[in-house]
Amino acid sequence: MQDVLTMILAGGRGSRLEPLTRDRAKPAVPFGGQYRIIDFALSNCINSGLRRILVLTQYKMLSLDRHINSGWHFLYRDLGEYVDVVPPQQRIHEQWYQGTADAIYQNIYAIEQENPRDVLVLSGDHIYKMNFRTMINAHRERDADLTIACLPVSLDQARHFGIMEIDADSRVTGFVEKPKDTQSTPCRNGQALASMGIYVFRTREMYDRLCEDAGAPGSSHDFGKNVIPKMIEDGNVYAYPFQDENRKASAYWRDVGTIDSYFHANMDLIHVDPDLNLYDTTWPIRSAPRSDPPPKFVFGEPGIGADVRRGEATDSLVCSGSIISGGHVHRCIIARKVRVNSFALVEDSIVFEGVSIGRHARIRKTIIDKGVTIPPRVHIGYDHEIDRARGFTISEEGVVVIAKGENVDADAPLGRGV
Ligand code: ADQ
Ligand code: ADP
Repeated sequence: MQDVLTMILAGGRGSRLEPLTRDRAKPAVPFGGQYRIIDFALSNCINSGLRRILVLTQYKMLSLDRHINSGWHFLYRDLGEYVDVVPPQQRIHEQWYQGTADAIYQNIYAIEQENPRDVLVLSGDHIYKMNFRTMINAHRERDADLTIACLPVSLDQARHFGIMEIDADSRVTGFVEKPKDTQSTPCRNGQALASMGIYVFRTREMYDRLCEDAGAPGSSHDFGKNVIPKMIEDGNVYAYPFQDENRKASAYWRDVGTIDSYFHANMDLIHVDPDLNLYDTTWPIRSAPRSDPPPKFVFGEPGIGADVRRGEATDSLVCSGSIISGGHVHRCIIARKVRVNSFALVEDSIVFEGVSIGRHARIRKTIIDKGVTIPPRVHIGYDHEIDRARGFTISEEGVVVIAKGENVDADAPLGRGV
């Protein structure tokens, strides 16, 4: 894998994840308590033996830059290993990146400098475990110009993806980016073959195609819309079926593009037998190393509220530095340095770093972003009218989101249904 350069596209706005992406790029959004979304793509690279990685950023890159600088600098640059965050270059023309192909094209000097045999292009937005080595080997065995990782999706999901048609040898014979109507969507037995946005290019071919696309009038300079459909005409593009390193019956790959899909993917982690297993040491997911003290559980004060068990967390992930002091946490993801105080009850929620939850507070189905303080006795997630009036975001499925640094009013009236 020495002669492969990996380029991770990390520049999408992630607007459907607002307010979690208000101050940070989508790949920098915390996930599973101690990770950021991009840690999955980066861990897959390291576990696959890929150690030359450029992360292409665009919007709100500070948080992502800090995370990568604090967590991913264990490689040896003198051996040609690195994870570098690349801001928009504006080297080729005076604009920020346009489509995904343009993001790569603007860094074409970096590719020339490295002169790799193949370029692996990934998205920094997805939660999955995948061995890219087997995909790159398949690409080389076929002597392909481009290999695209794919997985089957139901027809009603097809409009969110690039959809491929393949022949018996897995050669891609058709590609439609996000087809508008299901009738014209290529499918087999009610399932369409979706591109995962993971591409292995033969470098020379990619170079020529990007140069051609850069000069093409009317192009939106996007892989899915422009470059891939053109390459398919020449007939040397192959599909590679996704193989999940979880080795479970059903493959796990999620684009956590909305608050609801983000919420569910986090909650998937706390299942007794999760589809995405973070405890499987054969395919570790790495993140920034921390020197926090261990999580601490304090039984709490005796007395009041027999229904509220104290000082414990059940069916939950609790990260380092957190103190569950006399409060009860159930089906939650609790990040670093969180404090849950006596008689508080937190259920079905995702609590980010540094949040403090006051005594007797009750929280359910809520995502609380970094550094928020929940005052004592406040109820959140019980009455959406009140939550909305407080300025919180509420998703389609009723997940409440409290944005980073938001002030939560201690005097708000108690919710109904408590
Ligand atoms: P989308 O994910 O919808 O579809 P896009 O919005 O272009 O496509 O994003 C692809 C990746 O590139 C994301 O990680 C995004 O953050 C990043 N990105 C977007 N514009 C960028 C830019 N200008 N600079 C840097 N990074 C940028 C794509 C494919 C589909 C495929 C799905 C799978 O186009 O064919 O099915 O991915 O999720
Ligand atoms: P976010 O809200 O996404 O956590 P931050 O920029 O506050 O955004 O933090 C991003 C990452 O950088 C985190 O891993 C955090 O611990 C770390 N970090 C925060 N502040 C600093 C700092 N001043 N210097 C270095 N790293 C920092």
